[in-house]
Amino acid sequence: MSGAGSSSPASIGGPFRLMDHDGHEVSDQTYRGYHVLIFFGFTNCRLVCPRALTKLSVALDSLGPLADRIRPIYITVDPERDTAAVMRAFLRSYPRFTGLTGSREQIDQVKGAFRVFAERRDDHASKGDYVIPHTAITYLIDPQGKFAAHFGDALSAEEIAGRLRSLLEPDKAPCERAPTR
Ligand SMILES: [Cu+2]
Repeated sequence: MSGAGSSSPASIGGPFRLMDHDGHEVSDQTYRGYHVLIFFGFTNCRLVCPRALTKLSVALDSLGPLADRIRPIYITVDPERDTAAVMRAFLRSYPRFTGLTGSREQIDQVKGAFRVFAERRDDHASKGDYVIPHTAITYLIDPQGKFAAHFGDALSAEEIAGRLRSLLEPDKAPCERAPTR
């Protein structure tokens, strides 16, 4: 499984400590043994997050039992507003996802680990409010906690599902014969 010749992705991800939307402390260790699908955002996001979470949910639904090996996670970049309770309520619309929040320091740390851009700006449509333009990349971490893949915002649910399928079941990739072993 060594990624011979692969460039930098090994440096994406890493240890974190956060709180899940039920108020339990979690860390990267919590999800060892599962593939972890991670998307960063904030619950007041009008377009990017709803679109991405819907698309990822559709992709996961299409995987059938294979999806049981994946833990989908939504990490807020707006911990001041996105408390555990707010995350839990928001994710009722995307029940496959567990929301993670934490202190500002914890969130900045995990953003740094995944090189996520997210910076608060005043909301021109609503006085006194703010928005947080943010990276719209989905990350996949493997069961050992290592970076496995990322999916850009432009991919369709079908494309994401296809990539997840080939990553989780490489021996069943349609164009390849499984090597004997
Ligand atoms: Cu968003």
